Amino acid sequence: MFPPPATLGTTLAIAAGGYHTIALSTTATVACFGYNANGQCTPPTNLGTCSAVAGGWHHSMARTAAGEVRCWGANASGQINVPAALGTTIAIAAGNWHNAAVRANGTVVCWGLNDHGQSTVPTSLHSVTAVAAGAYHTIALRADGSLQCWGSNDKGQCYPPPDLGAVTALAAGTEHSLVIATLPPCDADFNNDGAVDANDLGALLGQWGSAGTGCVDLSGNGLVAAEDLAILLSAW
Ligand SMILES: [Ca+2]
Ligand SMILES: [Ca+2]
Repeated sequence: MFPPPATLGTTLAIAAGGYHTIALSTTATVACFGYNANGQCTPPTNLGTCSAVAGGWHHSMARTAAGEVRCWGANASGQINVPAALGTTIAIAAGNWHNAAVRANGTVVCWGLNDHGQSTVPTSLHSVTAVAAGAYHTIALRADGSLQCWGSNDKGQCYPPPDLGAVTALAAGTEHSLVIATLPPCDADFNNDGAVDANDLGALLGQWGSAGTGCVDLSGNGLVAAEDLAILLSAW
């Protein structure tokens, strides 16, 4: 066990790598604890104040308050070789053995392992506000809430649910992805066949008196009841 350093204080953000943890304190300094065989917990001494941290498998990443990206730790795949022309960034993500950074102009740069195309950014990608990176895939969130994913999809990690609403946050595990999304608005056509009819009525009545799952609680008051039936019938 590697407990957090007693001097850590209050933290703004944390990130976990393979066997280490990086914390960003409220004083904008970076603390790192855990496995350090690759120097992943030895931040550069001149790091200065930071605004974000990220953890790779055996490497670490920080974005300074000025938007500069710094990396340290294992470098077997070139994952700590920050591209010289990267410039100012607005978001970062550390994959297991690669990294992604969003430039101030909304484009994405990746470096490090590229054995599954995880570091080959689609050329048409723009308007990106956030990124996440797994072992073999990378995901970008655009300003309009849509996603773009590249690299390996062998576990479906690049295949978000087709009915996903606008995404507001994203993260990636080694071979999976997760997002926070706004669900699309509910309507009375529960089975999405283009008609509000007996099929939809049956679905609503089947959950009568319950909290409801899916969209049958059309009024959103936590109970499937007469007001929901009235909404459905008005759309019949
Ligand atoms: Ca229907
Ligand atoms: Ca209701």
